[in-house]
Amino acid sequence: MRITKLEPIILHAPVTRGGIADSMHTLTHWGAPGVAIHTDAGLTGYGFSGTHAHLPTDKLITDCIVESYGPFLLGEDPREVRALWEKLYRKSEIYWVGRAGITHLALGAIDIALWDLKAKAAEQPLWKLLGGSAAKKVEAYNTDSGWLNWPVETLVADCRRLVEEEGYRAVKLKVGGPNPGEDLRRIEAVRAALGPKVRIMTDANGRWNLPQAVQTASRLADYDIAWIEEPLAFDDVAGHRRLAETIRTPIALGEQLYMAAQFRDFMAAGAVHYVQPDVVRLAGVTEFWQVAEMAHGNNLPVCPHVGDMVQVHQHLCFAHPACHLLEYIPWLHDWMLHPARVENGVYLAPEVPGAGMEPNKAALAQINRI
Ligand code: 0YR
Ligand code: MG
Repeated sequence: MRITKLEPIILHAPVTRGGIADSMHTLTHWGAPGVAIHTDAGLTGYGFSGTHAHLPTDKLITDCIVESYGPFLLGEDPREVRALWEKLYRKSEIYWVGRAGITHLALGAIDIALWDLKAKAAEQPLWKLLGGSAAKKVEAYNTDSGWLNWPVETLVADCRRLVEEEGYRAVKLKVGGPNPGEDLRRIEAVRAALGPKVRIMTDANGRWNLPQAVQTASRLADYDIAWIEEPLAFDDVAGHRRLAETIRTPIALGEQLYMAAQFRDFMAAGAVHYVQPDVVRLAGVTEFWQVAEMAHGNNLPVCPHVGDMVQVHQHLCFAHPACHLLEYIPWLHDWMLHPARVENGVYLAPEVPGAGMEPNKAALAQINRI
């Protein structure tokens, strides 16, 4: 099987209720710039990055995929994905202009499409190709009920619905709003509504400085909060270590880290408890696996951040022994040929061959195809 053509695709999918906010970002659409990799075997692999749907920047990613990396892929066998990753990263020397950022996001989307082809050629879902089992329990926690721009009544009603009607046992709330007292009141209201058995995670998206984080995060244990996510600036290893030594609530982070080496540094410093790699910010399945192995070796749980809207991560969680809990955000649900399925707060193992990011007809027909 040989690669014959790379075709850029950009999807922009509306988010829930027309707009969401966390402490740092406000968005109306989720962006999925990526690629269809065609082969002479009649198989096509799909891989996407995850963005805030800024079209000119999404085009930089797809240009990088097709113009910069594309020539290194034509004529190659996509099943040799690890060797191709090395070729694209090292031999191309594209890392010279970006070991992180757009070039890395582009490499991630390509890597996902190559794993998709490898799994399709093997006629297996990716989790099976990677040695996983459908019998494994992969629990879902829902992030889509906890946005900072929703009034507390909406927050409480949504969390209640997810738990009482949909069967979730874990939800995540955004914190880091302008008033720390208000953050705590929202948490208190949700805890009171859900009772003691449901797990509640919190996520500050990198908003606080160290004293703010010490002050607010120290209070989270009063509400039995499962973790505080990205309390400080994304890359601050020393700050997260100091916070970890100060508060009782565990620290989760990783969604903004581009490189396996950054995860190594956070783990070595004792600055992270729940490790949250994202297959679309790291360079794909290949680099994700490296991070998951490191975490496993350090006895740390891996709870991926879902910039792919769970489509690839569900496979990785059924396959990797450090993964038992996976975020759920449904923004690509209506645009995927085989959207992820959650029942009673638990993921169902995908049955179709591939890595899970194949767009459906509606997506291909409607959305910004270039
Ligand atoms: C905005 N999950 C997150 C939104 C969410 C972000 O990028 O998607 O809050 O992905 O932090 O943990
Ligand atoms: Mg987060």
